[in-house]
Amino acid sequence: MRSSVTVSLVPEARGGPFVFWDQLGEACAQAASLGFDAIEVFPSGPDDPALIILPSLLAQHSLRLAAMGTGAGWVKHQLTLTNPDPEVFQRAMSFVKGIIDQAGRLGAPAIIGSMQGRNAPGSDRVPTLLRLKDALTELGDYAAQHQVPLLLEPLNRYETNLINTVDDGLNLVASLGTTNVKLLVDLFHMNIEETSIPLALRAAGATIGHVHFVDTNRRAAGFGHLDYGSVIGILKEVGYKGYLSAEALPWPDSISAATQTIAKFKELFPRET
Ligand code: LER
Ligand code: MN
Repeated sequence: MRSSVTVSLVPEARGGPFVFWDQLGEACAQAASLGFDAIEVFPSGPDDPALIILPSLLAQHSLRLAAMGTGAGWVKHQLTLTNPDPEVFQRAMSFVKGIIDQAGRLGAPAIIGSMQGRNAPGSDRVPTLLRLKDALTELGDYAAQHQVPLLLEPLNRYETNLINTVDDGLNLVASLGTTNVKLLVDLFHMNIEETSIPLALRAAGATIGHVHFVDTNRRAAGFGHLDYGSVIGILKEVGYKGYLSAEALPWPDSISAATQTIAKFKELFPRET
């Protein structure tokens, strides 16, 4: 498994669980000096100017891109992949395709988290989930041109009422007309929604495409009460070889959160670092 740390370039997401903020060059320098293998970027959109310099920053600091978030489509523009208005839905699809292209040219997958949207109170879930299914099928196939998967992230109940658990995610993934969608398991959301984190990880098995590596209180790994030994044990058992990406609050500050994350990673993988 490889280490990664998040960088948000979206001022509207302030207060959110991203370790580094705003300054992509500085974040890359700090991630590299702490020994991270990769960064995960949350850009303001496919045309975020920082994405122009991203390839050269990665090369300069010998970092990989682990994944790229699409949540700014929701945070900045209120777009979702389940909006019943076809015009808004199409804008959401274009936004996500733009991020898939930006991430894909660097060999990384895009993430569908908050872009899944919510089912409006009192409305029928079936057509909403059908829209999500059609969107993910098309976007999964679209991502395949870059030889990367598309990542679907179950979110806790306070952020969506659609895909909350690994089981919800597995059912949706199994129903798609593509095999190119994998699950992003976020240990913070899992702590809220799963009966047993180890059992859910085992059930997700080979469908796990990415991990948000964070503690129960959304602080850096080791600042809460998650049993990382059992989490890593199951990830090894199911053959997971992807990123553990720190999507955590910058608490007490960015550098401390990043330093704590890499210390925990080294403790868990003494021979890989
Ligand atoms: C949001 O809570 C989250 O976990 C992100 O990774 C998805 O946008
Ligand atoms: Mn997450």
